[in-house]
Amino acid sequence: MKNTPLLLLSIALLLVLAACGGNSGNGGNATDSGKESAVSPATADEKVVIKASNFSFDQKEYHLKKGVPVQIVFENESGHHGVLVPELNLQLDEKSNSQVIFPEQTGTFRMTCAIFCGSGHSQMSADIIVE
Ligand SMILES: [Cu+2]
Repeated sequence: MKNTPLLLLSIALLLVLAACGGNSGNGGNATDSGKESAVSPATADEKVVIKASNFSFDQKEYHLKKGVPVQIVFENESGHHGVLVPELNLQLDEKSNSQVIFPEQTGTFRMTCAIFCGSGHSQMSADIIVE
């Protein structure tokens, strides 16, 4: 009878482990079916940071890969700017500074500043190149 509490504990532990295993199995199935039906924008394999200052972006070109989900992160280094790329449904600013996009076609897309930031606003542009 000395061993009974230990035995009960073991059984309880097994039940907990079994329950955990079942949950993760279901989760895996859900993820698999999600991948088949549509591209999930929640996860990105790559990350690109775009920095803006008065009055330019930190790069003239930003390179993305077709078919690879990418997280775009926007940072203001000076002034108040944003980015806008209508063809990629990309629009970011200080408040909404991160977005996962899924480039489906190759090409060069013009990125402009999304916020009227002052005298240099119209000069603020760069290219998003999907290849
Ligand atoms: Cu601007």
